Amino acid sequence: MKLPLPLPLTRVLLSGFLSVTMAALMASPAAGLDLEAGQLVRSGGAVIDVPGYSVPAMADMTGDGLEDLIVGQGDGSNLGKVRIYTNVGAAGAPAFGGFFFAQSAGSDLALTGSGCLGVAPRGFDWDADGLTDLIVGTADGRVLFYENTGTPGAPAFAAASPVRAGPAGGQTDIDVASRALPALRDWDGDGDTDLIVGAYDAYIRVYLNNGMTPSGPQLLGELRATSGGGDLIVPGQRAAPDFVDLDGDGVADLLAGNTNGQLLLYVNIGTATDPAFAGYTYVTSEGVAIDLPGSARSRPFVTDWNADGIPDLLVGADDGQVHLYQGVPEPMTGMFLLVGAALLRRRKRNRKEPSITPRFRWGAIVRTQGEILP
Ligand SMILES: [Ca+2]
Ligand SMILES: [Ca+2]
Ligand SMILES: [Ca+2]
Ligand SMILES: [Ca+2]
Repeated sequence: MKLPLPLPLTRVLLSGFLSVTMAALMASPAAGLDLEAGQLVRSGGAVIDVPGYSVPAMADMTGDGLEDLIVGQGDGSNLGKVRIYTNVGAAGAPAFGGFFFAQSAGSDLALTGSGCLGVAPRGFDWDADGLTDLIVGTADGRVLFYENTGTPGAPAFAAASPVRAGPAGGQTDIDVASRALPALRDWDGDGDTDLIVGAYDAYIRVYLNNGMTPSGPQLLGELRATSGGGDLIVPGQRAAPDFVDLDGDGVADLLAGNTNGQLLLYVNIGTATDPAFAGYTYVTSEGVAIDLPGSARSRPFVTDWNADGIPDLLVGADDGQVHLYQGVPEPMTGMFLLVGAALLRRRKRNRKEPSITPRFRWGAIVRTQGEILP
């Protein structure tokens, strides 16, 4: 049977196939996350190397539109302090020429660390006044808000106030007992930022944002990330979460560091408003699972370092350094070209010999497009 398929229609079908195939590929939970070779972030030509455990993050702390590097430092013998490395580079090409310690109430923000954590700082405008504040996880399991009371170009922070959560009238200070690792992301896809907190006990707690108050979001009581119907438990403990779309399907995925120095990717198999997870794959670098040496306590933060639209990872660890693993755009492009080439070959063959192969189901697709064919 011959079906005289006009060329423009073939083109429409081809592009349809490509979009459908690409969507399927990008949504595939088995894809995993493979990153470029690890690099060490430098400042002023020297590798950044803080006393104790490093906990990196990015946020614009100086109001110039460029995200700066924030690094928590400290442990049981070094005070927990927050370094701010001002970004003196350009968009997509961060560069640092030194750091200053975040100031709280007139002196260095300093907390007593314990064991494997000094402080876990994140930059976020908690009270929505236009100045980036610090939200800091502590070794003893609390989450603290340091309000930025400085100026856009010169951040300075008030004394700490504990972040609270729970029903109206029944709020208590957040306390996850040990090694609070916060992430500020939109967990339930409603457009506001929620607080996600990892802890020594391997659970990932979520405090949903129930609306703003003058001093910051009002957080609801604790939920836990779940997997397969039970609480999600990060293997190795010391869960260090982030929550960003890592497989390009438009739905945020859960990433977790752990005691061992590994990075676990829990692809979101739920929806943007109701995340669900089934299991994890280890994040790899050049095909090899990332496993920082020793009991590294991997603390990841997702950012787009080089502004190419592909997520990159900063990871802190017990070596005090800031490890950068950039995302690789090539595999998806390569896959796109492969699929495209295969379809073009098929199209050429069909033009010479227009018998329709059942594999491509031209007829079925043409019918869904509303075209009339025998
Ligand atoms: Ca603020
Ligand atoms: Ca939210
Ligand atoms: Ca995703
Ligand atoms: Ca990138």
